[in-house]
Amino acid sequence: MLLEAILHQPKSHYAYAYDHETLHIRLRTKRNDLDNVYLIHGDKYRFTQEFIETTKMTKFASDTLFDYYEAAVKPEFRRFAYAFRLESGKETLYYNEVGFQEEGAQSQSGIGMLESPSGMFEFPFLNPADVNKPPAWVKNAVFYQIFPERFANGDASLNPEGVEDWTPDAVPTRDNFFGGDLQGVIDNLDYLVDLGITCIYFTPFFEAKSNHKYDTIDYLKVDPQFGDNETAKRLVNEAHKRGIKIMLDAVFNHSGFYFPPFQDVLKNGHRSRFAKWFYLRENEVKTEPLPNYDTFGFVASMPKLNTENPEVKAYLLEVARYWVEDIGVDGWRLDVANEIDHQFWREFRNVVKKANPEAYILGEIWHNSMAWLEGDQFDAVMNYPVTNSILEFFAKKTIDAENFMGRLDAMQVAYPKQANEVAFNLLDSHDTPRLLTIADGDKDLMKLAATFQLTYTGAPCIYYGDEVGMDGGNDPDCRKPMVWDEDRQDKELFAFYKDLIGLRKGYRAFRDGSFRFLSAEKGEQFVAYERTDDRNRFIVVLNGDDEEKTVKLSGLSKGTFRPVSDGNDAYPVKRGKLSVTVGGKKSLILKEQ
Ligand code: ARE
Repeated sequence: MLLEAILHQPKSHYAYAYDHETLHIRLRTKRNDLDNVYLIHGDKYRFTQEFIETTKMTKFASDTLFDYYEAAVKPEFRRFAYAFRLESGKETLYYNEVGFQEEGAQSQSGIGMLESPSGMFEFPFLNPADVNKPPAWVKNAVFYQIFPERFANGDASLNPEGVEDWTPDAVPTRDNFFGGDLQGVIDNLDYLVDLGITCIYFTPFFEAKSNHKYDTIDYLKVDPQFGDNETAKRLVNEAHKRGIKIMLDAVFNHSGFYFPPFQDVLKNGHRSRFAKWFYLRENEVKTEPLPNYDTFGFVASMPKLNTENPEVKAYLLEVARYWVEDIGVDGWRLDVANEIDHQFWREFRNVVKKANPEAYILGEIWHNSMAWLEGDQFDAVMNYPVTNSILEFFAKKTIDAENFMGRLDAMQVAYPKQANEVAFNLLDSHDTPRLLTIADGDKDLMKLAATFQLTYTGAPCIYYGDEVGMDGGNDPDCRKPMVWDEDRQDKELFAFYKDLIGLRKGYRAFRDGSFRFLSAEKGEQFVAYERTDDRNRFIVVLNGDDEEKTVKLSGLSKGTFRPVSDGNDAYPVKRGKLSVTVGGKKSLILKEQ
């Protein structure tokens, strides 16, 4: 046993409450090192042999270096003292907070390891108030991201000056406008219903100068190019009628240049009554050559807001409340979430969840985000580490199957399970090239990536227009006006997305069933995995190779599978094995009959 590889951390993503009665306990070991791992546990106030229980832990994830074991337990009195029994060949060791001990060994005090709670790991008490409990609807949701200036023009009277023609060949620049608005979204809600969408994520639509609206002027007002607050309310109501929820973008890290308090600071410097709303470094404000106040990046037109200032806090928290409570939106996506103080987010959560306990709070963080996912701040984050793994494996083909599995499994361990179940799984956005472009125009590879996304744990999000074959490079090229001209839409791709979304919505196994890789070999571009719940079992096979491949999957329990697309061929499991043949760059989804 490689003891140096063994890791457990109490009260972390290695030991957390999954719900009001269940604890998840995890342990890391060197990959392929141990035969069995057991959790030894008991109530800390009654830690005697007769009450101590043993639960076998399951290996639930593996990356290139480590295996991860997990057990779910429901302690009767919601308190819990525990240790691990590790078995490898003839070797058996116990591991607790003090370290490792051999079977039967006694501590210096003469007390055997399992005879006293002292030295055990401990989960002191499962207090429901501390449990990270994301809204239940999110794991069933299929999101669609809309960049409001570019989705549809429903009210030409609102067009900004110099608006350009909405054609499939239009070229977006950093500054041009095409006239998209909220009425355009209302007019096309039935299109989204047809696709199967259940929640729209809007990039900002509050009053701002730019076309992307990340430079807010008034957080309580819809941008006049898009409509007014009444239009927003109508949009929310019309969407809700159709079973579609709405999530807005909270740009609270910084305001825009034309935000009235910042204009006052520009004029009056440190004497402004709003001086403390920002982080000024000198008495007078300079925007060039570099701003002498804190900003988003080095962007002078996006001054960082001082979210520790009570007035700023009160203003932004009222904004958070207003759109949820008075307008009825169902969630907030938090822009540049990791640059704002944690204390602000704790208060934000209280306000939002008071307005609507089922509102979804989603942080925009591109890296490991555990510090925000402990139950007091966000429900989930934009899952860019998973995005990147999917893109690198299926679309760019820069990593192999083993590496892909390792990176995804590492993300399953990185967060509590409930946060992964509602993670926001996007493949592209207004900040990245489009999926089809990342796949170098190869529609088959794009489909493999989307098939994975839509059959994996976490809420998938489709960036507007991907479903009809839109392409585009980095910002601003990824922000072309939506292609509505039916002759220019890829109808086959639309049908493909619609079918897959239907499959995901039709079977819980894809949303919160268990996930297990069946094949993810070194050097291969081929993966297979199983998704199971108490009713159904699926096997998904994705072949990123150019050539057809036949692979024998093993470790399967008995059953006969049939393809979901056309159920004629039978795939029986024989002695735990199942042979599958999949064409180059094709997929096969099998369902147990
Ligand atoms: C504009 C131009 C860009 C230009 C930039 C700098 O379009 O081409 O490079 O100016 O002058 C919004 C607009 C952008 C605009 C930007 C600045 O949408 O078009 O860019 O404002 O005016 C990091 C942050 C993350 C942020 C990304 C973009 O952590 O929060 O950078 N994303 C949000 C929104 C953006 C928005 C802003 C923030 C600002 O989603 O749309 O931009 O409100 C790594 C890093 C990440 C980094 C990521 C992407 O992985 O680890 O931290 O994200 O790359 O760069």
